[in-house]
Amino acid sequence: MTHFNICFTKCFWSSLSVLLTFSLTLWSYLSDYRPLHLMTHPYIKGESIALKVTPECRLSPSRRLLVVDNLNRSRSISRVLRAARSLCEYNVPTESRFDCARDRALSRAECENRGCCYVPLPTDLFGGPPWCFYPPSYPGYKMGSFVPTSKGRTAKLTRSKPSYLPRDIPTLQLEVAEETAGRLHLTLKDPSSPRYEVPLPPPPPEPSSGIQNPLYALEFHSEPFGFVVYRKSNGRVLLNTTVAPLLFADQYLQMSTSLPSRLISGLGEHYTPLTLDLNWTSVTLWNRDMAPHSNANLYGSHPFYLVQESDGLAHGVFLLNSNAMEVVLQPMPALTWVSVGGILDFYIFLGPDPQSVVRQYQEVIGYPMMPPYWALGFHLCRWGYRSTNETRSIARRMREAKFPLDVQWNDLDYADKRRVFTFDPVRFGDLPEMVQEFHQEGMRYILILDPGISSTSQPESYWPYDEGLRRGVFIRNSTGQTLIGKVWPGPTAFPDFTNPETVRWWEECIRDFHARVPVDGLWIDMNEPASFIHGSVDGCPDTDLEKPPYVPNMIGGQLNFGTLCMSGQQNLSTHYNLHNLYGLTEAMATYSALLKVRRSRPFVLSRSSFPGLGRFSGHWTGDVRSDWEQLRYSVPAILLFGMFGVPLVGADVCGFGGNTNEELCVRWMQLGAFYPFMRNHNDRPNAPQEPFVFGEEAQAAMRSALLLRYSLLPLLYTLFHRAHTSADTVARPLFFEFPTDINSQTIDCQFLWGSSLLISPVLEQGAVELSAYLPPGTWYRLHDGQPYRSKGQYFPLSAPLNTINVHVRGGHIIPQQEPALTTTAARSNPFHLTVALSAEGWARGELYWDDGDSLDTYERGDYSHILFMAGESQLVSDPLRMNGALDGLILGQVRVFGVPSSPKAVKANGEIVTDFTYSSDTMSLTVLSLSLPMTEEFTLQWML
Ligand code: MIG
Repeated sequence: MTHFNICFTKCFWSSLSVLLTFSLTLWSYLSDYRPLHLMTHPYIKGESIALKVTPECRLSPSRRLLVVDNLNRSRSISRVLRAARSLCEYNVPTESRFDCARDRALSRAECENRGCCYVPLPTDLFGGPPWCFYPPSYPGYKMGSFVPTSKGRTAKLTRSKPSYLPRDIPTLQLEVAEETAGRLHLTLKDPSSPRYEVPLPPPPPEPSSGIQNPLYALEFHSEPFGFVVYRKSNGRVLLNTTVAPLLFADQYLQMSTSLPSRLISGLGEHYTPLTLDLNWTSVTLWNRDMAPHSNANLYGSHPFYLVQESDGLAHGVFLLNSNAMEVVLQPMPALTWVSVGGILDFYIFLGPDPQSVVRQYQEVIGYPMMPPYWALGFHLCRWGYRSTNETRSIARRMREAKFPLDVQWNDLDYADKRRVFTFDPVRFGDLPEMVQEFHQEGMRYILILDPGISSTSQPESYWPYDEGLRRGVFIRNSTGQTLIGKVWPGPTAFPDFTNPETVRWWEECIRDFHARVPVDGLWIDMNEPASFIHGSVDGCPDTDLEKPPYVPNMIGGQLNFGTLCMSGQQNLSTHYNLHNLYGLTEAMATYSALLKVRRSRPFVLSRSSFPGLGRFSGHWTGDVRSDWEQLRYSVPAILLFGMFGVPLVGADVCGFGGNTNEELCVRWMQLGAFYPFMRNHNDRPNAPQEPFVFGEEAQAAMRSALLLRYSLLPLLYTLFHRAHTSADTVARPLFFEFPTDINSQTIDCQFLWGSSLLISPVLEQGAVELSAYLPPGTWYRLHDGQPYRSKGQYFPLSAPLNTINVHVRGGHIIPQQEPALTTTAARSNPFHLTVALSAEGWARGELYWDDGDSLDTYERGDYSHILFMAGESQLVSDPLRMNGALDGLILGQVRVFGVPSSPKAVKANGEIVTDFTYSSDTMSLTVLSLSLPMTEEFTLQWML
């Protein structure tokens, strides 16, 4: 059965007559429609349309389209179509047609004028196969011969006749560098006039000994130019750019490639599942203040994808380009990059496994920062805590109700006339005292900082603006005056963080404010940058920068919608080129200011993002709505940001927009307890959603979720250490740990912490049980050790409102600590270990520990590191390194899961321990009242 999608899209006018015939005929089929997602759902693999839906793992429709079956049965349509068919059609299968009219709508004559094939098809409103597409071997660039360079080799590409694009660039320089065994770097630029390039620091140089055994082989086609990347071990074609022509004009750069599989993840920030829909969809990368919803460009841009190949191997591609970009996906499977500027700068990562791909990517963009320990605690915020007294009472009620809380936040409410670096003298007059009080209670304090600087300094002076103006720190418009937009304080100027003077001024603003209000971190919002008027208060000039010949499909339809004029002048280039870097550059400046001012680990939380953000900042997923669908999609969102090198990420717990409800908020607190970054945050007009506002049962469920998180923080911190030093992911998709397990490939309603904990949250209203997938191996229920031996199966799990299902993977040891109401208190409590024995009876784990706040502890060697190993009925510790951070701390309790029978005796360091219990139901042993110094090697034996 053939499926077609109906619609009438870009070739509308030229095809009006054809379409009129269609619409009449199609009308009779409309009763037959069903949502497209049933056909394009990512769980569909290969040719078989097998929809895998478990009760917990159902994604809501992301698009509403009409679908009609068997259109070909309509004779009148066939007649029209036949007339339109040309030889082209038989040479190029529908799914392999590459759009020859992406830059603008074309009539048949215009299309054929380009030398392209024109074959109208019934297609859907948002895409479908192109009507105008390239024939095989469409003319393009011709490659000259390679010349060696210091980094690799280079060749000239030339085309005899310019392409159909305005300001085509007929000569290109190709540079090829085989940088490491797993990393290839290919660059295409204009040799005759320098073009904008992303100012990302280059990756550290590799030892110059030459590459040993590269994982790739590379082949070039000289005319038309293209290249093919093979995986050497199995000959698989990973990329093939000869499938469509390379285009390179001033404001339109395009390159297509085939994909070796349909399992592609990445290309954020969008509201998508973990693996993307390849059925003629596209994603646009253009940073935008936009509440998460489908088919929209959101706050960040990450031109990186990872493909799962068919046998557990994986590769990745990063296009280092910050211009507005659209990435088109088609079922061939294939992908087309289209950017409106810069150069084509590709990094290709050969893995060969998913985790290695992500590590190779982060070798280029930078490994993530090490967060302070307290940043892993619970954060509480809302827009609408209108005074210090209200803010104080929130923190007090949390404490009274015995909910852990590490960081209390304030939103815009604190600021005087909504100006940053000020505070309201009446409602927040004693803000400095409030922050001191929080500090005395072992808590931290963070407030919001928007980049827009109020430009109305009259009648009083406003130092940030006056001084900024004097030092020329703001973005200028095309005629050289300060560009003025509009944000919360009214008219505002926008700091240009690509200017070193701005970075110094920003640091002074932060230093001065911090001297009055000793904040522990900064929350940088609205940094896409967002503006409430399009462009500027004076509009924008009517130029190709504001309205390029081609604009990627985006919210608002225009580049300067909801942001600044593209002609805005910044130190490094125009805003047209630098827009997507605004949040990253602000995060860099804020990180470095906090570092200098506080002299301890900076905490920055940024809404806007670009590759490299994770070195400086965490991220929250913006204005999520308080509903079940958004809860569900938050899981792939955090997993994707982990792949993007921003492991410290979370969605606003209980939802930001709209009123939450008790059940949703309980489930969100339970899932949020496993977001790497956990903050409950709420919009101004909504019903309150702090944990203490709910009924007793809900409060108990939330409290136990929070205490569970706090008990696991030693593990989470150790995972962040791994992220910081090895680019390991923290919240991890199942397929990273089980790459050869077909069932794990698309699961994004469950996830792992590191390699050892599997989290299976409830994501549906009313559900009190769920069907959870356990990858092959032994898994133990975290709270009581109940074992599950899985061949890679779904298990029914009970999940009443007070429960979040968490399983420990056999073979792993989890470091834990008795929780407390702050991390400050918890960090001196006794440690616990949960030992989950493999089927063969062994397990291992580790603990990374330092003071939790000092700079570069790992780099300076100022940390402690312990390995734990279990096997042959004993557990031993191996303190690899001790720096004093664990002095005085003890191991108080050990649980061993998978102990086959009740031990006759338990010994700690050879001495009999009497305080232990064994459950034969779950085969778990709990040894209590231990007091083993963490700094010393110990042995715990259970004699069977
Ligand atoms: O225009 O500061 O995403 O978290 O509460 C809205 C007010 C500005 C958007 C952020 C949200 C924050 C809100 N901000």
